[in-house]
Amino acid sequence: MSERAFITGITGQDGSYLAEYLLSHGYEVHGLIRKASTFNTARIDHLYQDPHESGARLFLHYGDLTDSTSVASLLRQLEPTQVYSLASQSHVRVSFEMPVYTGIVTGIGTAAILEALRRSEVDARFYNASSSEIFGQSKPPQNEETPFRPRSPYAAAKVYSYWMTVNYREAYGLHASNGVLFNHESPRRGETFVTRKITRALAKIRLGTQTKVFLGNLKAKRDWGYAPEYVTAMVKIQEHPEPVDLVLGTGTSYSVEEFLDFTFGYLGMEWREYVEIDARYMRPAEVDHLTADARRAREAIGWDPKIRAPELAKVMVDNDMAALGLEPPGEGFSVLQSNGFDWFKEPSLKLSGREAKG
Ligand code: NAP
Ligand code: F7E
Repeated sequence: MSERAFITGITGQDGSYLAEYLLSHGYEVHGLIRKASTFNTARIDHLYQDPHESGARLFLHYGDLTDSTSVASLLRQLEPTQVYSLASQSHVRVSFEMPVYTGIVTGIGTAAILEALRRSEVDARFYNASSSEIFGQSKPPQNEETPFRPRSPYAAAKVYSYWMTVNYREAYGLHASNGVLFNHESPRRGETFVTRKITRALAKIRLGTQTKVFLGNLKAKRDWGYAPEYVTAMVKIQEHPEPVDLVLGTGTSYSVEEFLDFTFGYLGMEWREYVEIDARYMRPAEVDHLTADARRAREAIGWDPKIRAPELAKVMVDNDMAALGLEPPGEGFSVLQSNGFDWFKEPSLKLSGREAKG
């Protein structure tokens, strides 16, 4: 039987790349989407297939993690072979403003899927989108043995979902795995995460429609990788004969300041002329330094990411400039080409370029 994947969070950054990767590898893909008053499918519109057409392999279903019955009945109806639990309130600072909601979606939402899977007796492998945020202030480099010291409601919810995944594996024998992913970014990254906030602002500054960008803590260090590389690891984890908990990251880390150097420096600009600090972007508790020690993933699933923050910055600047109809330097595009990322497309860019010009 061919693989049938069910993805929660398919409209997000990772879900969209994962769907694209799985479709290009012959999977049938089902995604859970939320009912919103505006379209929320921009990241997957280029993958849309009319379900009435024969041969369609992408299907979208309305649901919400806060409505566990809808998820449970979908699992029973679809009988997937693989479940990817990616949906989440994923913004760390927002989680301080919405701690209970974040716990319900990011923590309990995962438990609801696990329980639905157990009750349905559908024989599917389960992947949980865990996060390096669970390590909090534990010293870098962080690996599978590092203690969890969560520093936000988001991180605490991710600790809960991590242990629920382990618990369902140990208690009920589910093939349930955790991918403990360090930060990964892309042109599809949400606009309020720091990398994309910077690259979008830079493109608008070049266009002349923005003069400043307001940021918070510039000293924090993150291990930033390129999202399409991380979704391939999710699939490898599902294919691993035994369920596993693996740390995934590049093993390099840079400060927000250094990311500003990479992006503004790429265009020959000095970021200090454009950046201002605004306390509203500071967090009640910060995670200072995350760097992955992903040796176990290299051994277990042969995952070895190629793109590091300096190249990632160029990829994102190129894309955000092109989206505004500007001519980018193109070094980022060349990096992608030379690393063979031929299964993904960034089609929405042309449309936003036209909008921006016209
Ligand atoms: P993202 O872009 O924020 O996407 C989140 C997805 O979850 C969206 O599809 C969103 O739907 C959906 N969602 C949110 N609340 C929901 C609800 N109540 N019911 C159903 N769906 C809901 O996140 P991402 O960057 O792709 O990350 C994917 C997963 O990995 C998340 O669990 C995140 O916490 C985790 N993670 C991310 C990183 C990273 O660096 N990107 C690192 C470690 C772990 P809408 O489109 O309708 O909002
Ligand atoms: O912040 C600092 C901020 O919001 C990175 C999520 O995908 O990765 C992500 O969480 C750093 C922090 O990502 C601004 O204080 C400064 O130190 O881009 P971020 P994050 O908090 O690391 C983990 C692995 C996840 O699991 C999460 O889902 O940048 N920073 N100034 C700022 N951050 C933001 N957002 N905005 C600023 O203006």
